[in-house]
Amino acid sequence: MLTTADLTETGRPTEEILRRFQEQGFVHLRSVLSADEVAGFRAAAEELLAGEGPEIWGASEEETQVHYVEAAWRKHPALRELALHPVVTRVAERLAGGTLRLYGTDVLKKDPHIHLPTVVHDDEPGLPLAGLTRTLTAWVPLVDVPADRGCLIYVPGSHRRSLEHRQVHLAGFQDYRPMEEVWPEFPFRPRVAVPMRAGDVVFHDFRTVHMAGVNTDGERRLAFASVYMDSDATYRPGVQDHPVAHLTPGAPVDGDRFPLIAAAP
Ligand SMILES: O=C(O)CCC(=O)C(=O)O
Repeated sequence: MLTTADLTETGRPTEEILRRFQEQGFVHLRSVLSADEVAGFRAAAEELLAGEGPEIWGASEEETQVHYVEAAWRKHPALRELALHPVVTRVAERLAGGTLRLYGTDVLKKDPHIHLPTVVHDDEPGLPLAGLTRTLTAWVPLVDVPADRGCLIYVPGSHRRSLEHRQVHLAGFQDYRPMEEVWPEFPFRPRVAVPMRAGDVVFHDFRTVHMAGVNTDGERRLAFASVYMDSDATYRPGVQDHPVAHLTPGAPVDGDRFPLIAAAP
């Protein structure tokens, strides 16, 4: 078992890590994956990108923030392994404080210079799900992501802002409102950039406000993100709901496509 200062010998987050996640809404764990693991996952992500012709996060190719391949865990066995990695999933469940299912996974690529910053957002309104209280994302860099390579930037404590300062659901993209309109205090809140080494993992709560900068570093930024949702979440029609649109509104989102993540004893 790989151990880091942030995890106990059984691969659980320390009390300090739990406290930090609860207070700040994100936590950066160092050296969770070995160099060999990262090399295998990176090769799989590159293979998928080359084979799939990635989709665009942004209004057009010229306004791309990130190129992504969705449902990556169902398209490559190595990425399935990463999405259900025993250490990552065990930490996710401990941070969440309850059982989780895998909702979705993306390979995320931000090219140097040409791609725009990733828009300021939290994940809640973009999830076509109801009944969420503990959903979180594990963002796993597959290359080093120093500060100038489009690293993630978080607003600590933003997951705790009141309901009136959150956009809880997007029935359609026409309802989208910029963060400073939803939460007028946002521009005055401190932000924390999280540069990371390949092998680290950052976890963020689904309500934590975050963004990513432009990649000015010259090297491609490549990452993998898994969204782990409340195990009893239900379908709520909304944006990007094609993975669940076959369900009746209110139906549980479960089954083989949304597996419970293993909580090893
Ligand atoms: O990779 C990025 O730039 C953004 C990723 C993100 O917002 C997320 O995984 O929630």
